Amino acid sequence: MALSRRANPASLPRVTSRSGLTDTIAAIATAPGSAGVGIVRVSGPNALAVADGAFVGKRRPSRTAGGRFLFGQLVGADGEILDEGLCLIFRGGRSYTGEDVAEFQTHGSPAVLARVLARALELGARPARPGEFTLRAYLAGRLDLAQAEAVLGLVEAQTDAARRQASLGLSGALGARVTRIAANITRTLAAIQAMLDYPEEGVPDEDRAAPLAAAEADLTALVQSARAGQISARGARLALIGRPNAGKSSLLNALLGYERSIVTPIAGTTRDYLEAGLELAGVPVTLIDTAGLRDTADEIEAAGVRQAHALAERADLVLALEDGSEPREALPADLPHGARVLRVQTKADLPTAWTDPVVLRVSAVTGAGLPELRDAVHAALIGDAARGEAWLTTERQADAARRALEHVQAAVHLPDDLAGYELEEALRALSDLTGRDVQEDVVDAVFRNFCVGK
Ligand SMILES: Nc1nc2c(ncn2[C@@H]2O[C@H](COP(=O)(O)OP(=O)(O)O)[C@@H](O)[C@H]2O)c(=O)[nH]1
Ligand SMILES: [Mg+2]
Repeated sequence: MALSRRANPASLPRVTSRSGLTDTIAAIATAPGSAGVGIVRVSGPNALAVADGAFVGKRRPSRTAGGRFLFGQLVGADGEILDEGLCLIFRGGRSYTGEDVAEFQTHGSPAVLARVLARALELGARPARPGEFTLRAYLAGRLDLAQAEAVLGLVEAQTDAARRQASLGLSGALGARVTRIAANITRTLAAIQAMLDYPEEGVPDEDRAAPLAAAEADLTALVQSARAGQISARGARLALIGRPNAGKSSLLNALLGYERSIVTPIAGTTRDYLEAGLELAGVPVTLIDTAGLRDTADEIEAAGVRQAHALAERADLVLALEDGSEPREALPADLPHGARVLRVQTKADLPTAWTDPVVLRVSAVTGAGLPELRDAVHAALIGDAARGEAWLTTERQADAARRALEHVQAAVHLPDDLAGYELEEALRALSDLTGRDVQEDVVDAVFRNFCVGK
């Protein structure tokens, strides 16, 4: 077992040719449309030469120290003044991409930005591909893969929960969490190797089993955080289901705070389904009102009932509503399988016809029980993904973490030599997660303190 071997390079994104990095890229960095300020960003070996050609200020950009900015004019090929603005200068090694970077801040009109970008291209830059500045930051080793994904998460964050997780990811908190797990796996590997090399010495349990158990527990929590992370980023779908007149449409309206769905005492009012978005404790939620579940001869209503079942199957969470003011009738038996279901008793303001300690009681009329319902929804969606910890926020990360967990779990029950193989695979999966050579990071630190048979 070669402990010092680097993680399989095939697991890292390939740079097909280094030549991709010798060119200089340019793009408009601000959103389309008019704004007070717009930014054109240029990165690469010729970034400052491009700036010299496109910008006239008190000093030439290429003669200006990194971390400085110049005030001046953006000029076209024939000397035409395009706009006035700032040129920010970053030097290689101390920029976002790790390369020389010039950033032009102009007035944020589409016309100005288009001309400034065209000028940069004229001067030899090429249009940047999506994500290419961040890709360069990753290739320069300034970000790991999880951090690069966090940059995207920050750009796309629609809610505070999504922003918070992305910013934790960008800070390297996720990488640190993974490194901690990898350190425990490496510790176990080292103990196993010591055992194989010096069987007569014996290796204490706290060097072999304890770190493995810790790694397994940490990985389990990490894998569980993926659901919360993805839900906080992309939102959750919540289906309201129940018999006709259970109060589905009323509850949807009460949660929204306005009359989105038609409410009548006539059973079968909602025959189609409708969706409404709201933010629930920081989580973007789509509420789906469905047709009441019952056997019906009405063809349209029956189609709605089938649709309700399908919607419930695909939802992240199902609120199963039952009328508390009427004698209890069993919900149609085929509640979605496996999906998370919250049982809710409606019409709590009316005399109660039945009680059940496991259901939440709410009234759409008085609002009673709604705060508790919101809390329960939040708990069901975000669960106990620990507060303050970085979560997995992409399916790619979740997949890598799941693979690592499977290998660690396999290792627990295997003899040493086979366990060692599984643990190396687990480390490889973790280095996929961060896109970093986790082994090398942690091997030194662990072996510095590790002492065979002592
Ligand atoms: N008193 C009371 N009546 C309610 C409540 N929620 C719904 N209702 C009534 O129950 C009937 C059916 O409600 P609706 O929301 O249309 O049920 P749906 O068929 O499940 O969508 C209507 O007459 C509502 O006014 C509630 O919390 N309290
Ligand atoms: Mg309805």
